[in-house]
Amino acid sequence: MNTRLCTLFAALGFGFTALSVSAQTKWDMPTGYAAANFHTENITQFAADVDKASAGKLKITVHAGGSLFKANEIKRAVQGGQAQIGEIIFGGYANENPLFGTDNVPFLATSYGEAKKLAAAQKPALDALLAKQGLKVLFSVPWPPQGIFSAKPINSAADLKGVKWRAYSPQTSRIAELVGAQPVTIQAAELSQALATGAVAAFMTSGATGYDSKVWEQVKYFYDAQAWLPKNAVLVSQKAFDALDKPTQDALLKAASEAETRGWKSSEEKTKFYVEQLAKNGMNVAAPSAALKADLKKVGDTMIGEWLKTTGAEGQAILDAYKK
Ligand code: PCA
Repeated sequence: MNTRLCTLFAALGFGFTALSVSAQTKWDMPTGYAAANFHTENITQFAADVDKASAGKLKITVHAGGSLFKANEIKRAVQGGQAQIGEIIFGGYANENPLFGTDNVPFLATSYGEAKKLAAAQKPALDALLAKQGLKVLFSVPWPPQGIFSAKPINSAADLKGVKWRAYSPQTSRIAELVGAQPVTIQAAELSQALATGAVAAFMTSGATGYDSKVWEQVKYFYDAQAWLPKNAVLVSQKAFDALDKPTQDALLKAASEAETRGWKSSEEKTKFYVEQLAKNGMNVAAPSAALKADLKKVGDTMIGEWLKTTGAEGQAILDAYKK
């Protein structure tokens, strides 16, 4: 009798433990940028909000700075189920489908207002494309406007001939080709090291990445070209999402929508601060010269033509929706 009771209680106890374990879901979330980067801070807040709103049922562990997967491996990791959720930069995948490069086209959308319109115009196509890959976009947030960083002064595109140029996407490589520079793809997490070893001497990115990577140690010139605002996106595996109960899904979506609003706001608010920090740390900060501006515009015109050609009717529809 005693033994049977013991067995019964043991079974019940085991049942309860199993239940409470299965009620908590743990997700790994690789991201590509430094822990102190504004995107990462926003994502860390998002994970904390999800924890709270789901009453601890969904725990998301953020692995920043490419520590779990390198920035350019994260999409495949989420698609393949090695991670349930992760952060990508859309433009990094423009070789897979040029629609991913919509917000990397130079001078298509150059302010936060325009970037917001472009984000809305491109969203249906990107959501559909990613859904076919078993991925769902939870939110996306732009980087500040992109300018040119260089070790040497740049007065026109001719000054970039032969210069080793760091790229983070197919389109930032394409710019290098069009101005006769030598493109080298390097993720943000490795930018400081690439500069220190002299692997690259010029690149386009935001003041945010210039600040995060303390580029002023090697690079002395920043030309605030405000050429485009590329977006990062947080993707979740649809399968992992579907496995959550409804209240947890709702908590996740609510936290995601708040993270998008918060991220856009902090990106825009910090833009000025980042550029100021470049100057404070000894960099020459200026607008591009008229000659450089004209050269960059030519590059932009070529690239929008190329983007339209490769995206066809879908690209045209996005452009029409954007210009409406
Ligand atoms: N920073 C990222 C992408 C765009 C940006 O501003 C980078 O340089 O990799």
